[in-house]
Amino acid sequence: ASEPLSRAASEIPVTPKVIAEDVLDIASSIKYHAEYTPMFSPLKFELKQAYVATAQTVRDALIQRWNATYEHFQKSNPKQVYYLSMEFLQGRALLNAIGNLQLGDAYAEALQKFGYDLEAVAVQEPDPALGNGGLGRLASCFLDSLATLNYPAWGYGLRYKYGLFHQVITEEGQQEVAENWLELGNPWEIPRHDVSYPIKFFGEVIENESGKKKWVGGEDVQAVAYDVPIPGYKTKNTISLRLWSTTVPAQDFDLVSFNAGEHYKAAKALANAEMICDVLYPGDGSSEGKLLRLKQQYTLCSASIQDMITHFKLRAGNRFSWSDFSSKVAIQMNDTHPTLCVPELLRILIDVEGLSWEEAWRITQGTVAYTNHTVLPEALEKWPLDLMLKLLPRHVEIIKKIDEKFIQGLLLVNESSDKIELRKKIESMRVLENVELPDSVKDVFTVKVKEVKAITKPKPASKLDSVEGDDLGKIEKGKDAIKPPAVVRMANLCVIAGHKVNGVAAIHSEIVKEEVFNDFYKIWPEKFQNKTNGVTPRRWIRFCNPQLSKVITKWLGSDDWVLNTEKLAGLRKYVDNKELQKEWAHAKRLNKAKLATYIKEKTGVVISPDALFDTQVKRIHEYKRQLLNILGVIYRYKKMKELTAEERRAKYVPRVCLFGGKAFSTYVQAKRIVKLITDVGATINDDPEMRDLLKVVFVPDYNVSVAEVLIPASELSQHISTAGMEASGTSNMKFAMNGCILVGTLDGANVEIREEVGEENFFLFGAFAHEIADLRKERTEGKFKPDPRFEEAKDFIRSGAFGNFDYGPLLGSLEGNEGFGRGDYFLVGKDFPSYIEIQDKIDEAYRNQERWTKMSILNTAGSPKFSSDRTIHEYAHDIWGIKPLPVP
Ligand code: T68
Repeated sequence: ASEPLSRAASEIPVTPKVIAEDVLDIASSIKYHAEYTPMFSPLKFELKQAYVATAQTVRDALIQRWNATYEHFQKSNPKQVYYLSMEFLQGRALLNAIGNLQLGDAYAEALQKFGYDLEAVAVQEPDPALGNGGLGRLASCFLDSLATLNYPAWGYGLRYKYGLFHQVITEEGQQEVAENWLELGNPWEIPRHDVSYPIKFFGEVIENESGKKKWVGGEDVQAVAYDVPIPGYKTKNTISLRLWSTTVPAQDFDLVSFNAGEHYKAAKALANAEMICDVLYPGDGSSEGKLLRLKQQYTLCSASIQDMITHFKLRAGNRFSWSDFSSKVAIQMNDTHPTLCVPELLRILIDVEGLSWEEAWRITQGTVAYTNHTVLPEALEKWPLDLMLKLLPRHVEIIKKIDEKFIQGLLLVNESSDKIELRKKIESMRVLENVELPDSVKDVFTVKVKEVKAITKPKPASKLDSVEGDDLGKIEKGKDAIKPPAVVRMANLCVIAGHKVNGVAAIHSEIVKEEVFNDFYKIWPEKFQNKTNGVTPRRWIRFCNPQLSKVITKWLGSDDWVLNTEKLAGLRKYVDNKELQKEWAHAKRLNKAKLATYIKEKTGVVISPDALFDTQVKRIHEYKRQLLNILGVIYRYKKMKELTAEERRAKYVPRVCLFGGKAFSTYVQAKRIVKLITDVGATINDDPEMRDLLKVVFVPDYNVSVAEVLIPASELSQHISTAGMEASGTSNMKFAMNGCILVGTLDGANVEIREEVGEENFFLFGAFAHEIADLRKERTEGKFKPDPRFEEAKDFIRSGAFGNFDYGPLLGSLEGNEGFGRGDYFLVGKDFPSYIEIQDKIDEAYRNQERWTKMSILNTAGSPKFSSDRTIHEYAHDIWGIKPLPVP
């Protein structure tokens, strides 16, 4: 197959057919693209060339559908949803597209004609990682469901040149390497040079005689659209993911400087503009490059809003009325990252279109809704007001007005309240923090200046809870304390401006209502909703697990479960059938063998497919508690070492403990956790006494494609966050769908998964969310007595059993408040005993393979609720008000 294309499969004609649906047409189309859309030397036709040519043929099919969909939406002019997200974790496109088009077998056969295997061709595609983790992957699952369910919808994001880094594991731990997903070009996008908008930064606000504001000066860049067609499954509907890239208008190129030999000066404007979309900003806690990140957020919001307004006007023709806007447009903000679309929409409506504040506010509120994905206080976005003022002066004016109007509203409904209490409430709810009250409301407060200052003081977290009205004077003491920075609280802005606010799992939405945004919930209970996350059953069962899919389809009598996941419940009635159990176990076994080959190839570690495959894959974070998992492994290892070979065999079920996940590059503690896992693996995998009884593997560079291999092969998966901290989790859903049993805390979507699959099919352990606050208190007050087994595991690390890396700071985080101690904030010590006890129950269950297989079947049968199709129907109905519109 690596000979020149002209000789390969010479019987295949080069007569391209745009709609290639049978084997020969597909083969001929591949041949055509290999010759006429070349990206490589024509002397070879190797796997890479085969991938590019194959992708081009699929692109043809997608573009045809994408055009038809656009045209149909344009003519019908329905209400549409615009899903705004700074992240989309699309994963590879080829097999997904072919699968959605129902052409998998035809493509496999066509490629055979050139001597190639479809899967081998598909893995040539780089995995575009334009996101960090769950939040970005959720956005991509939503697009798949939106297209599949024929909803009129768009995704909007940024086209980062470099996505999330590649993770390389060395002796030192994790290293980050830039990933260049565009290196080979990208057949999955359509550059839309006809769709571009100006984006302004800096500058100033001027006001004319009639009081009309205008934002002028500053620097302008151009946002250009790149459309990625998103095909639905078994439907013609193919929607757009519109990704913005930034450049400068051609006329802005400084030719004068260039001709004068000042090449760098001439290139600066372009470099400045392009830099905006150079790299995906990592989430979860980075503080670097704030200005650039704010520019990214604004670029996404401004370009998208301008685009929506263009569509709106175009579709309505000349006789449009702004009052119709929110019955044509729904905007969903995926977390607070796209919050700036609120002031941007207001700015355009007021300054450009000439609407009144009241009208513009009504339209904006009727249009935007907000999804919250975290309750960790440090992850709730706040932007320094001075930075925002410099970059977006007009938006800051608008945000101040929103803040003022909100405070006025609060005063109206709380007229008779105690002034100090009311003032406290205002300060905690308003959009701006550490900013003086607007003049219009100052008078209301008769509170003395000293007290006013006290209330606005920054929060010394630990004291916060105990502050009572008459304690106010006490916190005021540190007069010389540095002035706390004025910031914009993006989440508060979203809650105030949005017509709906939703959490992503039942327990999380309760915490949103009862804790994080409780004051808002009390005034606007009708705004708050739950929308439990979901994942697409196409990518996450049908395509990544063909083995299991075949078994499911056979037993259910058809493959319509791929669209109607409720049908999966039908497996329950066969759970005792020996034949099904056999086929089920066999499918798992094949997936395990495939994973074993993959791991051998990537890490050199040999694992036995007879062992229990136990997996924890997700971003490395202290709250997700990979540390609890590895401490459990360490304890198990130590206990195994204390036995004779015979005793060991009798007592322990062979296990392969698989870990995967990236640590944010400056999150030092997370990187230490990666290092510990790899050190433990090095020792255990090398210990001749362990052999197949225990293996620990860190699978490098976890991403969507790696997940597609790991999840189908896993038998046990760990979702063990400190209760109340994981908003939902979505991999838990993928594992359950693939017949993997979960061990977990009562947190996020675990709660609902356990309800659906049955508590006897879920390994539950750990403290409950409502106990956490008291447990932390007990811990910090030194009243907690750690279990000796927990001490034993830590001491084993200290003994040097896993090398001499300095694990002091990591172990210290699990101690009280001394030394490195952070009071074991994530309560690893507290949950450790119940965690290792549940491991024994897991071993016991696994020993009975029939019981385990039944549990596995019941997990798949209990997973229908976790299809993103269900989630999207709920959003469409309860928040967006959109209806399916299939292309005829
Ligand atoms: C995740 N959040 C939640 N954030 O942690 C997870 N953050 O429980 C939930 O299932 C998932 O969202 C979907 O709802 C994230 O993934 C980020 O990646 C992130 C990115 C930028 C800034 C902050």
